[in-house]
Amino acid sequence: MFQIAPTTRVRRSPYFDATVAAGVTSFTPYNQMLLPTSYGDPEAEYWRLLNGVSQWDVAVQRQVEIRGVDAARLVQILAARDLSNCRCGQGKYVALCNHDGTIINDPIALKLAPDRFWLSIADSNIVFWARAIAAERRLQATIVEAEVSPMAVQGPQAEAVIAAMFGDWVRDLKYFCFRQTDLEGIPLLLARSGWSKQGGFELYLMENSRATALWNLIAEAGRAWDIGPGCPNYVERVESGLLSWGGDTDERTNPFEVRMGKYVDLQVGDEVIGIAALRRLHRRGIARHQLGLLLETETPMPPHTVWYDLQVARRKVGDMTNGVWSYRLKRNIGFALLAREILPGAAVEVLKEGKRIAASVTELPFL
Ligand code: THG
Repeated sequence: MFQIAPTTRVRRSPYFDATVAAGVTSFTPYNQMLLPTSYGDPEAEYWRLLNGVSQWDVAVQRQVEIRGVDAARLVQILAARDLSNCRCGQGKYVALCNHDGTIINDPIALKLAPDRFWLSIADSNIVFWARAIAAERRLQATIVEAEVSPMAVQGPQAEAVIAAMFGDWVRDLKYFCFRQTDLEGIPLLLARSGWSKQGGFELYLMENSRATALWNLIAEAGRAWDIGPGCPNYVERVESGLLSWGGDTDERTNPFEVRMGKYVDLQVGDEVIGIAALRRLHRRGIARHQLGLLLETETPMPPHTVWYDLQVARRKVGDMTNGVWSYRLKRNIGFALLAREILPGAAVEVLKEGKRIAASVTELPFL
């Protein structure tokens, strides 16, 4: 087996030592940083997320901080969603598009103050993009990757753990809303969010030197609920229909294709990047749409490293962009990016490593 060579270009999360101590067994690079992907027992990690509570190092969700007199204007220019009604302490899921309307990232935009925002980004370089746009538009904004490291606490018991540590006020926190607070003097921002549909919180640590201390405090407090280490869970997110930018999107994917149309506001100002293209795409209708696939195979499928062609009557109709064995549905499932005319109920074939696998098209999410 091969390894990822340790270099300064593959950054370690401040929780790295804690995750190693907790028994992490694999990582993937994300935003030039290592993201834990397993602690050795994927199925146990899945059921813990579904039935209990798990603790994730998601420091790879980097915060692109945008501050200054033109910060609000710049964030609105970058995001194809109306942010005029976004309050301080509120987050919103947004599509960042290029001038063609292609999604280049799908962050949560957090409004910390009228002149200070974080874009909690997926896996692409938005610091470069935001700086270039600010310079071209002659906007006054400082753009940096903040020294902030999110940890997620996810699962049906997450609220009990977080309330035990922070108090009952956390129970009233609305989805994607956050508050700046601390835990035994460790400064952090506590948000109700996280990349699962099992409920939970994210703790945005604001002092990286305290990462191990924070990790251990959560692990200790969660012991009564049998907390354990986990990761953004591939199986749960496919079942729940959560989008993975870069995994489920390509060089021409627009928000309407991947169920993000409800987060696009076509009436935002003309200065918003890609909005003219998005209006055109909306008017003319999209070429592809994202749906689910139920495969007619009995044995669990290993994770994809490439997209698989989808065919109907030997003609390509789209791509299968991910696939997993669903522990709840007890079959292989995945996402498809399909030609518009292929609708739920259709039968397609997956071309996988020289084999043809029958599959049926269904709506997302699966569960
Ligand atoms: N949390 C934080 N940062 C992140 C992620 C996160 N950065 C990277 C990545 N995840 C960004 N992408 C997403 C994708 C989906 C969601 C959040 C971030 C998500 N979607 C829900 C859905 O589609 O059903 C809810 C969206 C909504 O209701 O507005 O949660 O997870 N900090």
